[in-house]
Amino acid sequence: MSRDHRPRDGRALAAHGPVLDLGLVVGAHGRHAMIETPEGERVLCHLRGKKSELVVGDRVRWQRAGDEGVVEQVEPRRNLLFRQDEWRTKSFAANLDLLVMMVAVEPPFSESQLTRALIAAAAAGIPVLIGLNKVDLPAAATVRQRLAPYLSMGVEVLEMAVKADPDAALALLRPRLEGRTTLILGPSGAGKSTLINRLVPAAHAQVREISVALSSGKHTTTTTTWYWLDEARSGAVLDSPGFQEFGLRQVDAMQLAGLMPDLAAELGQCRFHNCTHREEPQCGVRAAMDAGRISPSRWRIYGELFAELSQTRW
Ligand SMILES: Nc1nc2c(ncn2[C@@H]2O[C@H](COP(=O)(O)OP(=O)(O)OP(=O)(O)O)[C@@H](O)[C@H]2O)c(=O)[nH]1
Ligand SMILES: [Mg+2]
Ligand SMILES: [Zn+2]
Repeated sequence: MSRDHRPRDGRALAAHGPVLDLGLVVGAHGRHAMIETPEGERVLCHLRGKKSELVVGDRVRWQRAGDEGVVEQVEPRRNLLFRQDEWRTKSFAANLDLLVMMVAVEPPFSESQLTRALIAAAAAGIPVLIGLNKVDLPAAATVRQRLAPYLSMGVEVLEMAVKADPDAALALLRPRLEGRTTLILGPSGAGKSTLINRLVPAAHAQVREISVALSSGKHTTTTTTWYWLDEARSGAVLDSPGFQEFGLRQVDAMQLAGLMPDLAAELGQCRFHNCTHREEPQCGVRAAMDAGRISPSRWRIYGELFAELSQTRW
């Protein structure tokens, strides 16, 4: 029988015969994963053989083995959001429609980490928007200014106060989340889990009190978790642990400018076709920086990233 044969009920035939069910990975830990069946049943599975790790959002083919299950195949991914440093690759989630980068007025966030996440999403072809949370706090105006360059380059910035004014936050976000799979990403303490709990009251995601969050380096949320937004299971939000490091080793240094919308808009004007936009004379990107069309902070982050990505890889 042909291996490509797929009966209409969505089941697939494995190479050696058994019928495999389709499952969605809603939680993953090392070689174990919680998968959800199309009927909504959740089954703990482990991965057969030495396959690469499962990622939340993966579609898999699996079969039962007693109370648990065995994942036999991972379906091809539409996209994968990940970070990569010299030593390892860390996947956030697969098959996403949208990334919401959540930052807050407090605790202060690193613009470099924000930029890195946006670049990783651009490299993976995932649309992004920025959620600026806790605008009820006094420093909101200052932080709004920090995000102005992102607005000008065409990234949507949604201001919210998830705890102080949940209704307004939900009204803003719900239309953008409907029918989509959205990963909520951002530094620890930004309010990702607070938002998830408002969007999905049954979620009961753990939220940490701000005093504790600020005084300790630990994250409240420790694994990425899938939550359905509606009973029809058409839209989902994924809570994730806060991140500190965000390596971009998957990006080629020469591709970097093309993945940063404000720099990308200025490409093609440089004297040298292989310009790296740092020291070269008659550089269009540098000229745009001097003319105020690229912010000094973005310019600095570009230079740092370029240097980091041009280092020899082992
Ligand atoms: N002032 C203010 N505080 C908020 C708001 N939204 C959330 N917080 C507080 O921010 C703190 C951190 O919230 P969490 O939801 O745990 O943050 P998180 O992003 O999930 O953090 P990790 O799980 O560690 O990555 C909590 O004390 C929340 O009550 C808001 O709109 N205004
Ligand atoms: Mg959390
Ligand atoms: Zn240049």
